Amino acid sequence: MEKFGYRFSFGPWNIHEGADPFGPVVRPSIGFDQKLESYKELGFDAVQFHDDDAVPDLDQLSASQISQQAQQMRKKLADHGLVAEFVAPRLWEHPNTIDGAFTANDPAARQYALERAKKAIDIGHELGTNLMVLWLAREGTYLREAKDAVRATHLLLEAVNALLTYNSELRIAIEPKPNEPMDMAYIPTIGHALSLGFQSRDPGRVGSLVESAHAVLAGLDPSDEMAFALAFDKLYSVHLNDQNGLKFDQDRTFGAVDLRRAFNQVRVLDENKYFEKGMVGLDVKAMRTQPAEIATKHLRNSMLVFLKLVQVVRSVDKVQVQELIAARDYEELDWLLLTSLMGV
Ligand code: XLS
Ligand code: MG
Repeated sequence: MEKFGYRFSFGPWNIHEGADPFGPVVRPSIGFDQKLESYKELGFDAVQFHDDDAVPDLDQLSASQISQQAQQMRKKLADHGLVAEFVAPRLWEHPNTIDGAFTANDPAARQYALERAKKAIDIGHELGTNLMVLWLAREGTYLREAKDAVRATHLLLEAVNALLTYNSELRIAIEPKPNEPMDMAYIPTIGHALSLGFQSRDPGRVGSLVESAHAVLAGLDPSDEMAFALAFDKLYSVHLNDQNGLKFDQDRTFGAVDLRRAFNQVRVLDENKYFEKGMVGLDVKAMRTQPAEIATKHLRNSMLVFLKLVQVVRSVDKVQVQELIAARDYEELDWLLLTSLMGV
């Protein structure tokens, strides 16, 4: 399969049992090793990790046990011709993070979050990646007055600085999201994420990950969010998917809801040579209705939509586009793009 220089990744949580807040699992659990077989079968290059995907139950392990298990995981990846894209600390499930992680009101909870994030950095080092994704899932509030938003911002900056100090090779990609699981999150957009990064002790090591659905949930266009990060060379990764309106994070197949929106994400990535900068990461979920034996088609479809849109982006006559822009004939430009997307 021609991949036009792009490398692709997904996290093992993208192959899942189909439970939702209103119904139980519908597919049997699949072990990590079996999921690993799917990566190469589907043509992927890298695995996205939560810290405990790589080292289960890490809170109960010593530093040497963590290191040993991470090294075993790295060998497993190598045996499958795969690499680790990033390691993200899972700061949203432990009881210590019920009321937030880095911005928890309880200093002991904040300390737990910092120590857990440092363990994730150590795991990443053993896996051969210096990229950490910070999805600040519980950094926000259910009740605005329960926290001091100014102080929370300072606490987030302190945490980023502490992690940059802990490992001099570390690169941090902040993954913004405006809500869910929190009612309102503190770092809702790329603008907020990069503002934080530019204030850090080493701005050259703090960038971002744009997730399509998260931008849509913030009422923004994902390609514009990507463009803002690209403008400062701070788009370290993406989570491509789709989202049908302002509701729970659907993690739909890339392009499944709005193909023009997907086209513009591919256009901004390809025109800025993103294939030289980072991985095409997915964060997609199979429909709950999908039978277990065919529950990876959302991954296949997302990658193929991306690659077909690269072909559309590169097939559009650039001279004709510039002529229509110069003539301010945007209706004709719209028609050119629509017919290119419809393949007619
Ligand atoms: C949210 C995040 C999450 C991953 C990375 O969209 O990407 O899915 O767990 O932390
Ligand atoms: Mg994501």
